[in-house]
Amino acid sequence: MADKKELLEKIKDSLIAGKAKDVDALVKEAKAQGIPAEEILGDGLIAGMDVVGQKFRAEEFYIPEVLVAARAMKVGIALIEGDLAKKPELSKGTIVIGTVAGDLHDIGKNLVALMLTGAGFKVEDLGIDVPSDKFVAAAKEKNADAVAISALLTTTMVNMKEVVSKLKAAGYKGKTIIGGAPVTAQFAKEIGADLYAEDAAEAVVVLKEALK
Ligand code: B1M
Repeated sequence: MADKKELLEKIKDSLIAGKAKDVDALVKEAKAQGIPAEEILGDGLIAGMDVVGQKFRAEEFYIPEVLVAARAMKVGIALIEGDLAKKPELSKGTIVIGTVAGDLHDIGKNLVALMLTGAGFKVEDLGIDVPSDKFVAAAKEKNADAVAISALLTTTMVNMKEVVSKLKAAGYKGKTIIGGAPVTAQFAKEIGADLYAEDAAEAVVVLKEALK
């Protein structure tokens, strides 16, 4: 039987290689060994995806390799999401979430949605490539306490500004929170977003605090 470090390393390597079947088997083994879901996620799946990103930047990997890795990531997350989103309490509020227009990345956004659900928020997920007007309409329709916007590209993070401005122009009184790899607290300030979070766990903490 592989020890914990070895097993997490194998998950990471299988994810990098885009071997979804191996990720499936290894994550199941890690769960059976009692390794916490947060460690499987952080030290196995996300650690692997970070390497995929580095290889992509170095032009060692191209889109097909990134896509198979993303598919393996989704297989892995599906196995642990029940543990990450445990014990929802009574609704702490409604959050409308989506990936900004022009952006198709959804793994991080899905993790944020999952963790918020687990923390007791009602989450309305609008998906990827969400036009600003759709965020505004959903915020009104769902009477959202917060609108959460994700972006993974420097070319699409600018579209977050339009969402925030249109929400304000429409008289939306709830909070706005932004995040995603290229997004910073400084950028949030610049575009008038109320809140920023670096990762899914921080999004939960920040929103709990802002909406209490
Ligand atoms: Co793309 N991609 N990609 N990609 N991709 C990146 C983002 C990139 C950094 C890779 C690189 O160059 N190293 C780069 C962006 C460069 C930049 O703009 N700075 C890039 C590029 C260039 C592109 C394309 C343009 C490539 C091309 O076509 N030439 C293209 C764009 C398509 C589009 O969106 N229009 C593209 C396409 C793709 C795939 C479709 C192949 C695939 C996405 C599959 C999917 O999501 N279903 C993909 C992937 C997988 C990646 C990398 C490798 C991994 C992203 C990921 O899922 N990470 C990525 C490199 C990298 O980040 N290492 C890359 C794991 C995930 C858990 O982390 O999403 O960062 P992340 O989420 C984190 C935090 O950011 C935060 O919490 C999460 C963790 O807790 N967070 C929030 C996210 N949203 C939040 C919202 C919040 C708060 C926190 O509040 C609301």
